[in-house]
Amino acid sequence: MAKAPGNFNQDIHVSDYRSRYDGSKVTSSSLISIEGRITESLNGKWNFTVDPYETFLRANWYSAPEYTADGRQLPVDFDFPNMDFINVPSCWNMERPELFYYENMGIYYRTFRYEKDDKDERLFLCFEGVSYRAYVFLNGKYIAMHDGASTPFDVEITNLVQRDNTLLVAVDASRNDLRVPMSNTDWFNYGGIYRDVFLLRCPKVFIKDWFVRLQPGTSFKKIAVDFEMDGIDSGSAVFEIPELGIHKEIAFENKRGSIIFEADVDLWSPENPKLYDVRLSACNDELRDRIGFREFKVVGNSIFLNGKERFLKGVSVHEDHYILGKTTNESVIRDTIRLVKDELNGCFIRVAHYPHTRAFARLADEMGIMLWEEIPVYWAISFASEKTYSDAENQIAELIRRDKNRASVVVWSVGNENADTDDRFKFMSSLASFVHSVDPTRAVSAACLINEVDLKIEDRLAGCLDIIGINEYYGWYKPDFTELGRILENSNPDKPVIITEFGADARSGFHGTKNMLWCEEFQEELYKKQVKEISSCRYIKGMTPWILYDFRAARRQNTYQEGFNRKGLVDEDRKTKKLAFYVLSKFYSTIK
Ligand code: GCB
Repeated sequence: MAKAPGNFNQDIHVSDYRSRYDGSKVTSSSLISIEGRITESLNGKWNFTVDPYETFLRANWYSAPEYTADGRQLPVDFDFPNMDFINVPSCWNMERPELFYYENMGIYYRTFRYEKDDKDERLFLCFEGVSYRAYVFLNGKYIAMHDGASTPFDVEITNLVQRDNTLLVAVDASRNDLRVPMSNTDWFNYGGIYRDVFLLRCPKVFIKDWFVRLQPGTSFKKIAVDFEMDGIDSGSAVFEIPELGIHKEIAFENKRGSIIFEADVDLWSPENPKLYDVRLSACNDELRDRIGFREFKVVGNSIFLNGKERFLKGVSVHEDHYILGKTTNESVIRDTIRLVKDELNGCFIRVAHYPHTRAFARLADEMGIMLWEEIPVYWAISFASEKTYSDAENQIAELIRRDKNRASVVVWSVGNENADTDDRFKFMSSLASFVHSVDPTRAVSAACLINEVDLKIEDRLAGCLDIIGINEYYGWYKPDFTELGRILENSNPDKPVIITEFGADARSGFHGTKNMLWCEEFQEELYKKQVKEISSCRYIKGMTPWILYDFRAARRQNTYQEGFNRKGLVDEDRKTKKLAFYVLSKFYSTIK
């Protein structure tokens, strides 16, 4: 599809140019397990420009020649190597003030050199997060498209890569109603290549994926391992946990192998975040990881971790950071986990409303906190659209593929606050059964709504979930707090309920009486009432109030909000605690 010089009139009149790029969509099935592998970072300074009219895609500028065959210079609209620099990873909104509200196409360019280590090696280009859609071009050829702002994707480039390479990525951060999330959200729409980019070398035959966990229902005595090979159909692999003296040979057929065997493990929990060095080797390849073993189980209205009943003392967290946007790093995540565990006395985080970066669950494993992970099936997405469904299912499939070996992740959430329509029921019940079919070791949940007319917990989706999440804003959006007590009394769910959201906005440092909206005292009082009501309900087995930190939300523009949702227990600076923080921390200190 080389751009034909002189086709200027044609280029500017083509309206369905996007359909040219519909093929080459990459999905969860191409994701490779990276644990223990050496990656070569492509982070750093990339050249960047905005492309609000999408001229790059319309006119195939990625393959445009700069000279005619007889050497005459052509007028090009994109001059990739001379574009200004931008940092990768970063959100362009936070890099350049003039791009703060920019939500269209951005073009990224860089070169890289590749020296083969082994004549048979295979090379993959890996992106950890590009918001929302990425079109990838290598050495003048279109190679991949990916949808979904918060999950990783890989593309094999073995046959295209040269010694010196040019890489172009067109990033489309526009909002639209067929996407997941759709155009309306209560968080900020950051754009760009905002997580790591790297190259991954694999041998010709390699281990593509593995799932290692404690086998449920075996009295904590058995470990199960499944894996998938690439480049070979049958053979054998070796699975080892040296600390436990485990060394198992496992045969594979049709690229897949699995085993269940007895093991005497020290179980993972927030109080004892024990991880084991684990390895799987096959042919000339090896994966290594540090993995914890635990059993998370729901029986009746109760939740058990390793056979011990638990109340999930949690809080919700957005990835949003006042300086970094949606880009994050290990020290930011460590500070969050430390704050929840050590100061809020919690054991659980609702990682809302989309997959956060890979390091979050890894650090949660290491530091000991349980996680609820979620995909952005948020509010009124296009439940009737098949395209929207495949996007959503692919996002949860990519998330599960990425984090399934993380003991800390105990709940997969298939969505948040969606009205109970037939289309929504079909969409979300299919997601729930998909998740159940790929992962039997975790609970499936969703943050549901209450029937506010009949005042009871009622949602058809609840029948497809293991835990019912409930968002309620009694005392805030619903000023009559007494309704909450009636709702809890009128309901008799046969599953555990987690109050996945309650809260009130308070501007940090703004003080007043407990009846004055937007002040810390109001929020403090609301937390007192909420914890009292919630803790006296027999079937509520956890809560993740909304939210730990104030976060950027373009739809919040009053004088207290100033572009932020102020329901944080802590200010946007991630340091200054509001009065309600101490109410929750005291409440959690009283629960085992
Ligand atoms: C909700 C949403 C959450 C919002 C929150 C609010 O129910 O799930 O995304 O930010 O309410 O503050 O209104």
